[in-house]
Amino acid sequence: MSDEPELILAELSDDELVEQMKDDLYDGMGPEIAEGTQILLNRGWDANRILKESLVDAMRIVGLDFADGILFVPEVLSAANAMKGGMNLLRPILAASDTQTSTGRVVIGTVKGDIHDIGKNLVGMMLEGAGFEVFDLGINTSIDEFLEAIDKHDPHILGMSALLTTTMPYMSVVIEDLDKRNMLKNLPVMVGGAPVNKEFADAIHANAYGPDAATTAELAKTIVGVNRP
Ligand code: B1M
Repeated sequence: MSDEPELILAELSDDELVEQMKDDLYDGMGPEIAEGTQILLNRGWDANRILKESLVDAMRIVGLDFADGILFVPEVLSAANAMKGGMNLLRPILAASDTQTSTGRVVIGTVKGDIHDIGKNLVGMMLEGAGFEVFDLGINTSIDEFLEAIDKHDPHILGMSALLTTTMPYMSVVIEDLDKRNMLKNLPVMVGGAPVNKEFADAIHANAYGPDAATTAELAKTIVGVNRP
């Protein structure tokens, strides 16, 4: 048995708890992340603030250490799963934060070859929070899957996410295909993901680039012309 005194998350101050949650996310401790998220919610923290200051910031550190070869895929995966523990609690709050009526429909997916979904899920949540009906096609989404969903849901916006420099070009492949089918006139395309930037979005003729989930939701409202004050 360890001599370490048991850490009671609920007894920590807000700052201590946020720091502890960053450590716990780094170590892939899902139940602790869910517990910390719930404690901050109980203390009146806004869901967006929890997301930004504890979960997203912790994942940024995981990403840096992954890049530096300090962490490897299994550790990153368990950190990502731990993050989902917190996101599951925040999802309904973010989604319920705006209007009951649909602002518009968005079909969104992570492009073919790419299995990163945390950022895309956040974007989906924020869009739901902004009143959009979101049809999430998940990861590794092919042109055919996008086409089928567009046909089925008649979206106001198509959203694509890519986290790898090797999968970003697939966004262009999809846009070119839609263009050939003359489908772009009434279907603005929004793209995002860590390696994507405005220059790339412009180069592939996407209509909008979202740097983060909150900005993307605001952009989406502008795109469908309902950017209320
Ligand atoms: Co991956 N991975 N990964 N990975 N992974 C990155 C992306 C990488 C940058 C890490 C690194 O080296 N520093 C690197 C890519 C390098 C490159 O291409 N230049 C990388 C690599 C190399 C790989 C593998 C190839 C590793 C391997 O197998 N050797 C492999 C690829 C698998 C594949 O997809 N085919 C791989 C696998 C994985 C895991 C499975 C272990 C896991 C994913 C788990 C999951 O998503 N369920 C994972 C993770 C977690 C990461 C990092 C660490 C974190 C990504 C993340 O979730 N960030 C990442 C490093 C990093 O980005 N710092 C990395 C948090 C999230 C909130 O941010 O996704 O950027 P982000 O989303 C933001 C914005 O970008 C924006 O809003 C979001 C919220 O604010 N946004 C949009 C995203 N989509 C948008 C769409 C929009 C608008 C805005 O409009 C529609």
